[in-house]
Order: sequence, then structure tokens, then C-alpha cells
Amino acid sequence: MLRGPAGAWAVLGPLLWGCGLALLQGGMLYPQESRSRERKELNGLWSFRADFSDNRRQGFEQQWYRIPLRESGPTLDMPVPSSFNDISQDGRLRSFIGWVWYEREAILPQRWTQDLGTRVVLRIGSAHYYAIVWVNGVHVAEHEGGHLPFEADISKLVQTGPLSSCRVTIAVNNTLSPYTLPPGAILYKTDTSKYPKGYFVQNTNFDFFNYAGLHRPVLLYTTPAAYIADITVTTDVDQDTGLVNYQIFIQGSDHFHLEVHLLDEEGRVVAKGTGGQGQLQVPRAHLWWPYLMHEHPAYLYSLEVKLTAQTSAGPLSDFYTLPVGIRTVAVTERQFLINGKPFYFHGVNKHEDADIRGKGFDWSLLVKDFNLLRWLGANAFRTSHYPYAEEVMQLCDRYGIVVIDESPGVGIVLVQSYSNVSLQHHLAVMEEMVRRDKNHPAVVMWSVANEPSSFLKPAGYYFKTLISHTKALDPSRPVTFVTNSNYEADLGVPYVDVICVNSYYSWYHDYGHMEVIQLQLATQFENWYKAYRKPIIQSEYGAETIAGFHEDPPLMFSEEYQKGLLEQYHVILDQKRKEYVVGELIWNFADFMTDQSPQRAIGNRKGIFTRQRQPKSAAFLLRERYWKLANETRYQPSATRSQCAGKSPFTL
Ligand code: GCB
Repeated sequence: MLRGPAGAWAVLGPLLWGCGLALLQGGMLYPQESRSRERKELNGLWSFRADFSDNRRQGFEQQWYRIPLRESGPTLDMPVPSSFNDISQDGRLRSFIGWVWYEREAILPQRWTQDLGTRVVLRIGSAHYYAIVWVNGVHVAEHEGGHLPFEADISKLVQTGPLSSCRVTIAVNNTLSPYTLPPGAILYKTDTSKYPKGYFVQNTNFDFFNYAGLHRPVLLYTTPAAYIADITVTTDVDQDTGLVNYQIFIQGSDHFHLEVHLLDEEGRVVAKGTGGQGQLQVPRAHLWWPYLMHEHPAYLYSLEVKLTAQTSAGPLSDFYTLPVGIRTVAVTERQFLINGKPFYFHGVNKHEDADIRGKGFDWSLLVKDFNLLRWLGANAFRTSHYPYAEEVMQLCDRYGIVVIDESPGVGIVLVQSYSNVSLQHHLAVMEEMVRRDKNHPAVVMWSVANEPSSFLKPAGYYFKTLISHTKALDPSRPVTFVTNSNYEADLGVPYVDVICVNSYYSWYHDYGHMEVIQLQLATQFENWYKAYRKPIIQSEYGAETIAGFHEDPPLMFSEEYQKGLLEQYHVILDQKRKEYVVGELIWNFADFMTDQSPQRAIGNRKGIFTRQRQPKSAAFLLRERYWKLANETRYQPSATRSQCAGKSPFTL
């Protein structure tokens, strides 16, 4: 039976898809090459300087952006993308708080600087946390927030002079405040008998190292002056016909014509349309299925959009191709449905984290992680605790790895972080996130936060507003946040569609007593379910484990203890998944760096893989479990509706 509010959006979602769009101004399409578009990556070595001055403002006082950085003082070579923290041997840089400066020259093709029908855009994938950007000394952009892209149209700047190069300067500040996401606070230590004058530290309430810098690709790309600014696609299924609703935003011209073609994986046109908005119908559609749920998961169509526009510079064409997965998502009182079939999340929580590069994007690491996920038989992950790189989301679409897409709302524990200023910023971040990730079939649910103090009085209004805003932006997906509050005290959970609960039985309390886990976990599930009658995901559980530590009988921190603890959880998960538990996500996929503290032996060691991606014993245990779960929950299409005759099943 469909539950009230969730049921309503499950039914109305596809019809309402146009309404949410109106709230999203502007687009954030992934920059791609096409017949009308070029891109030039600015990855590689940049000049770099951290501003160690007492007030950290020397760079602004001396206007470091006006002349090449090397002319205003010494610089370091800094790779982009990468965090800057672990690159040098300078301990001060590892824990640096304040402004750092990046600079790089880019040579532009002549056409980009001479053809006024070309638009040149500078795009920064992620700058943590606050960024100011200049091109040739001219301020072009400013952005708050460390995990989402932003861009600046620099055509006018590069098309006005005889220059064929441009100098890009980016100042990045990693300071967090109670009003940023995630929140943090600078603490001045004023006792001069203990600390030097002006001494301060940054306190945070999250458990990962606050890596900073230019974490994702920086690039220049072009579009014609009249261009496809945004595309939004939602999908539905009627019997065996796939429905693809599209809406396209154009900028740079009021007089244009749009053609859309939907192509299957063989390149055959299966549907076409014209105009900025419409519905394509695909008879006998191949649905997008999660990994291991179907013999041919992750089927992607291509939506080819062609714009022909009249402009003052003459007629222009623009081409953009969007991958489209046709699938539905719905929530009932006890189930999470994908394409109308019960889906069980068996997967992991991750971090963007690795040796040396910190949170810097790296293709080798990315592909290795996806190979490990597939080896493990994981069908899902949560982007704990911030949106991951766009390239990660693209691979999830291609491999069928289902995503709970989480905002950087982690560590919202202080009362100030529930202020109007914080809420407004959080709403804006959700807009940026939905705008960026709305077209990914892999994304099946938004998570607005992790472990906030949702028992505090202002949390009720805060989460009600935040969740309803997110639903208004995207009525096609359920919304949640991840709680660790008591079920009776939580003021945010009434507004979620799926309850996501973190618990660390026999780890953060009852140390060493694995015998209490079953009772405590069963009580947890029963309490939440009785109170809300909503499906539940065990969104974190785990134990700190130093690879190579062995103790039998199991002791904390040994590989045996991690395995034993997981096994105790699995007993209850196996009972409750027959009722209303719809998923289990281990904490964590891999060990990761944190702040230094007596509880952390060089980072958080709850990974089932080490930070170098080698398996601990628990990885083999989970692998056996996940493949078994996959076999039990696989959807068997009837012979007549088989969607992939002649194709080999996807197995490892
Ligand atoms: C949690 C947090 C996660 C931590 C984890 C731990 O509840 O959500 O960010 O890393 O516990 O290991 O303590």
C-alpha cells in the first residue's frame, strides 16, 4: 500500500516535474565536447602560495591577482586537482587555515578569442571552501561551498584584446563558521601562558580531515553564443512503454528551434521530438536497473539535443548529448521500489579520500573503487558526507550503482547552525546539488544532512523547510537525512520518506560486548518502525580495525572483532529485511584521514579496505553476504519481456 505523503509524490512526481524546475535558475550541465563545443582542461601544475600573514589578508592587501603570482613572492608547484595539505613536507601547510592562492596561464585557441559567436566559460569543479576567481586580474566569480561546481562566462574578457593567453588566479579559503556547510568554528586560544599571541585552531564536528584546495578539474569550455543552458529529464513507465519528459532551457537567443532524438545503445533513434518541452515515448523500453538486480543493468539511452538559433551574429547551432536511464522510484510503508520492484540497498558509505591527494579527484582511484564495489557485490553507496565529483556520478549511472546523494550538511550540532542564515545557505546548496545531479538515474534519494542534533527545538522547522524545499525542487525522488538521535526526540524524521539510522552498538558503548548487539539493534528498528511506519535503512554501522591486528577470541581493533560485530548486525538485518528494513550500508568502504585525536590512529580505521584499497577480513565476509543478497533479490523478467536477448549477463 502506498503511504500518504511518499505515496503522493510517487504518483504525482512525474506529473509535477515541471513545477520544481521553475525553482532552479540557470543550468550546470557537465561540460562535454560536441560538434559545437570544445573543452580544455587546466589540470596539472599551478603556482601556489599560502598566505601565512597574521590576518591572512596580505594577498588582498597586495593584490596578488594583479600580476603573475611569482612576481609577488615565492611560489610552490601545486598539482590540480588535489588537496594541498599532504603535498609538501611543510607541517604548517598540512594544517593551514586561511587563504591560499593558485594561479595558472592558459593558452587559448585563436578561434576562442576572435570568434564573437563563441562563448568561453571557466568552470571550477570544486574549490574548498570559499573561492574568488580573477582572469587577467579581473574579478569574474565568487563561490561559497566546497563540493559543487561553479563557472564564469569570460568571453568578453578574452575577446577584447590581442591576448591569446589568460591568467587564472583563484584564492581559496578553508575557514568554516557555524553558518557554512559543513559548519565549523575558529577558536582563539588567548591564555598567553599556554599559547603564542594570536593562536587559533579550527574546531569541527565531523569525522574527516578538512582537506582543502582545488579538488576537482578546472577547465575552460566553449559553447556557441546561443546555447543549450540546461536540460532536465524525468522518466516514468507505462506498461512496457518508457516515458521521457524533457525540458530544455536556451540562452542567448529568443528565436530558436530545438530537435531532440533519443537513441538506444545501438545508436538507433527510438523517439524524437521538437521544442523546449515534451514527452518521448519508448515502446518496449529497456529500463535502467541497478547492478545485480537484472541481467542487463544500467541501460542508458542518449538524448541528443540540437539547437538552431538566430542571433545578431547570424545562425548558430549547438549540440548536447545527455545519457538517460528510464526508471521509476517509489516508497511504500515497507519498501523501496525501483521500477516497481523491491530494492534492497546492500552497499557502503564512502569518502573522497586517499593518500597524498587527499580529496583530489583521480581517475585511477575512481576506477579502482568501482572495481572493488563490483567485486564486493555492492549495489549502492551514500555520498557521505558531501556531493562527490560528477565523474563519480557518471560511473554510477554506467555501472548501475545506486546513490543516496548527500549534501555537505554534516556536523550541524550548534544552535547557531539552525539560524536563518544557515538555513538559507543550506537551501541554496540543495538547489546547486539538485541542479547538478537531477539527471542521474543512479541517484534515487537526496539526503540533506548527516547526524544533525535533530532533537534541538529549532531542528523541526529547519528540516521541515529543508526537506519540503528539496521535494519542491525535485518531486521525483524521496528525501531523507541520516539520524543518530533517539526516536522519541527526533524532530526532523517526521518529514523524511525513508528513515536512515546510524548506530555503533558494541563500539562507542558496551565496548567489547558483542552479545548485546542483537537485542539493541532489534529494539532500534522496532522503535523507529512503530513510531513512523516508514522503511528503514541501517545507514552506518562498523568497528575500528587496524589491518593486520589479529585476536581470537576477538578484541576491539582486530580484524576478528570487525567481522564478529558485522555478523551480529547481520542476524537482525536478515530478520528485519523481511519486514521493513530496506538497506544496510557499512561504515566505511575504506580507511580515511581525520583530524588528530586520541580516538584515531592516523585516521578512521573502520574501512573494510585499507586506505590503499587492500581488503581486511571483513571485506570477504561482506562479499559473500552481498552476492547472496543479490541472488535473493534479483528481479527475474519474464521470458517474453527479456530486455537483453543475446547479451551476456554482467558478472565478475
Ligand atoms: C558516524 C559519522 C561518521 C563517522 C563515524 C565514526 O556516526 O556519521 O562520519 O566517521 O560515525 O566512525 O565514528
